[in-house]
Amino acid sequence: MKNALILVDIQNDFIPGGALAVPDGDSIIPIANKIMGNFDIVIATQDWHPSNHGSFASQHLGRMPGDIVKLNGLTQLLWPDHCIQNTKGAKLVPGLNIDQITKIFHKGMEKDIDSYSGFYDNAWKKDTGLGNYLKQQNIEQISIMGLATDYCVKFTALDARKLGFMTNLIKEGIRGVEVNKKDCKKAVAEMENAGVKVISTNDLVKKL
Ligand code: VGL
Ligand code: ZN
Repeated sequence: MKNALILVDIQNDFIPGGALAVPDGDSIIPIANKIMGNFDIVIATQDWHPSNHGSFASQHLGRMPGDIVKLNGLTQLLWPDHCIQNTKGAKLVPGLNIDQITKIFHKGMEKDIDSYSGFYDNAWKKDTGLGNYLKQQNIEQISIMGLATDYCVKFTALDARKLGFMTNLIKEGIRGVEVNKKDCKKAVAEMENAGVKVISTNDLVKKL
């Protein structure tokens, strides 16, 4: 069975020192490097916003990160400016073995809608091409790790299930933002309820 690893948003802005730092986010880098060789293909996603993206608090007068607004009819949690196209913050982290990455998919380029999932925007209106690419490559099973558990990892995994892929979540390879306590725990439960299998890197090396 052909399998793919999806590395979600392992970018400078999501690790300590970055604009939207995920606590301990950098600790997953060696894990990604260690397991890449176990997969037929390795995909990376990149959050890739224009500097005036509507998910940035800076674009809404009097608003702060953590506030909630309506963006084009959808509820939007506001963030600090992050992952602006072609900036250092948007780059994949140094130390990640990028030569082993088969293909990169960008998301969040349209200013009026956010895109947590690597497959679709938050309204499921436009896709990034990732789903078709995986199907063209005859990928049946995907394993997901990256940042952040409670946002982009979660929505990528849920969309993978919607598209019919056998989907694994690599438990040591994820870290979350935890805007609210227990968000990561809840996110993992939601993924499991949708048929995502939580696995460990040990299972992976044995099974694939
Ligand atoms: C993400 C918040 C805003 C993520 C992206 O990669 O999880 N979170 N943009
Ligand atoms: Zn973003």
